[in-house]
Amino acid sequence: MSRSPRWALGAAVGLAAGGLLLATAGPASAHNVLVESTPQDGETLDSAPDQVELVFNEEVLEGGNGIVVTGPNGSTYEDGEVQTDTERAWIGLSPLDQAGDYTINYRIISADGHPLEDSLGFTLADEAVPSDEATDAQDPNGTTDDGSPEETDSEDPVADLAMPPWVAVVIAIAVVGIVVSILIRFMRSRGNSDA
Ligand SMILES: [Cu+2]
Repeated sequence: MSRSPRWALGAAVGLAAGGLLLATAGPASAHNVLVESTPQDGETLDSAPDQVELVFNEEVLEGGNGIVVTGPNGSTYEDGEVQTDTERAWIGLSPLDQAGDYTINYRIISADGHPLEDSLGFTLADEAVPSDEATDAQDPNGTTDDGSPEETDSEDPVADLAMPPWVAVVIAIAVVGIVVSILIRFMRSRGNSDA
């Protein structure tokens, strides 16, 4: 009989915890919402834009805002700082010299003070870049069609898992020490018994 109340208590605690999570998640989701962008997400452009503009449903607060535009070859093209005007945030671009897929990663400070991060993409048509640059762009496009920045490739994930070299040295010294002490005891006991 005692199991049933305990089970019920556990379920009640679980539900309460879940409800608390939902309750706290509710207000946190009321960040700014992107309502418009230039270029638009998924748009293919026949001419290179000289800026990226994001429009939100609420004011973008000053400070901590970032917009990064990454080209098909992994280069970034921001020119200057993020500018804001109430619900608008924009950044200038240096000339886009590669045809292909571009990614806009942004992080802005919502009106409620929380950061909002997301990404958009657009494609620059071949005719939007100078013809000699367009032919140069064929090689990088062929090898890297993934337009996203490869920041997630940690440089040494194995090194984090493997033990540091000094640990191996300490273990080796300890093993050698144990073996030597066993050998010494063994030889002493043989010496004693032989004598
Ligand atoms: Cu928020």
